[in-house]
Amino acid sequence: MTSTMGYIWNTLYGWTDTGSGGLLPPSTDSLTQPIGHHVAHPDTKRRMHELISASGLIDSLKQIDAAPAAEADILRVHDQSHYDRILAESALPKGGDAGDGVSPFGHGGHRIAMLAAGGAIEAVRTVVEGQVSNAYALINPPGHHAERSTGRGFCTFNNGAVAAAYARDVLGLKRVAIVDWDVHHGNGAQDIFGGTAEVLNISVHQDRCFPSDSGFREERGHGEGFGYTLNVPLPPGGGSGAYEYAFDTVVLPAVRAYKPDLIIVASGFDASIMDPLARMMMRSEGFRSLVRKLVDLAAEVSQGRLVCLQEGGYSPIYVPFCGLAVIEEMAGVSTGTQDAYTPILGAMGGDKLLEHEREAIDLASVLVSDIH
Ligand code: 3YP
Ligand code: ZN
Repeated sequence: MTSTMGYIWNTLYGWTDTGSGGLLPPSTDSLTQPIGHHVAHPDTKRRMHELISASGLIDSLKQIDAAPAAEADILRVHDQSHYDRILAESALPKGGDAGDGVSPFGHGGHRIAMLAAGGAIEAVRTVVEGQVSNAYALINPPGHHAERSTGRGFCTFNNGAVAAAYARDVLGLKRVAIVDWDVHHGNGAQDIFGGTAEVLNISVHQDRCFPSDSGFREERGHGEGFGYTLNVPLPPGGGSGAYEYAFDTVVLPAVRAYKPDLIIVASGFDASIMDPLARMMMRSEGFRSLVRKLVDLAAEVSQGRLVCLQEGGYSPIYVPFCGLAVIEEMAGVSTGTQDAYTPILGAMGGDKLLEHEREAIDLASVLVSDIH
């Protein structure tokens, strides 16, 4: 057992080709003008990696190489037909789409998606084998919207689900908890693991942000999995006040009741106040306090095993500071770097829990009692 934190980035994660549309495909019919940067252009994640580097934090981390996932790793959680379609479209000269028409990938995109899933596996494997104390995998493309039979919402394969199934089937873990703080609903793990109690899937997200027809508290899993899907939809506008209350009264008690062997975080930074794809008000210090809670929780219930996997986050200027705060906290290192945006963003509110937020979160907290 070492106290060094693991960290994964791969140059090819910065080579995803999200196309020349901004969010929707460019078209003269719909008058969606082509644009230089798609909202999910990989520069945002590369800039986070560069702040980890420029701040000096990288010198305190153990860099782990991502190996591509094997086809069999993907097939633990996805249909063969989904895998084959991605492989086939990846071979086309201009690539294809992961499944919903807003998730473009370029020629060879399959290879990057396999490296992202493989990065998730390596992060989990090195933590469980004790080579590192915990890990952050800055992987791309993201995964948490990908369902068993399709990619969706910029996601090709469900990296977190692939890693959780690997932990269960290959590493022999009995229980894995997924805590999804990406601002969007973790519908993929809900689809894949909704019928089993071997994975606890908790998603804290902006109510009806994306997908707009899922993520409701009433979706609780089915059969043996009933109770092990836990959705915490938050009203728009919430910041660290709402998130900390949701963690203290729902997420932490749920994970404590479940006693997992590993905690995987679907770590998106799109709940930030600067994000174009949601309307929440988190800042870097808010994310730092959330991960602090999870580091302490992991020490209590899962032998410290905590793995963060990158999901969304679309502010190229602000995501890097959120990521730096989270990784500093996990590593137990302070680089002394200040969040340069605090003077602008710090006094805009959102740090106080509001009554309507408390009401929504209290309604979710009663669901914890069904977890054993
Ligand atoms: C996918 C299409 C519209 C919203 C977008 C959400 C992607 C994301 O960050 N998911 O976590
Ligand atoms: Zn998201």
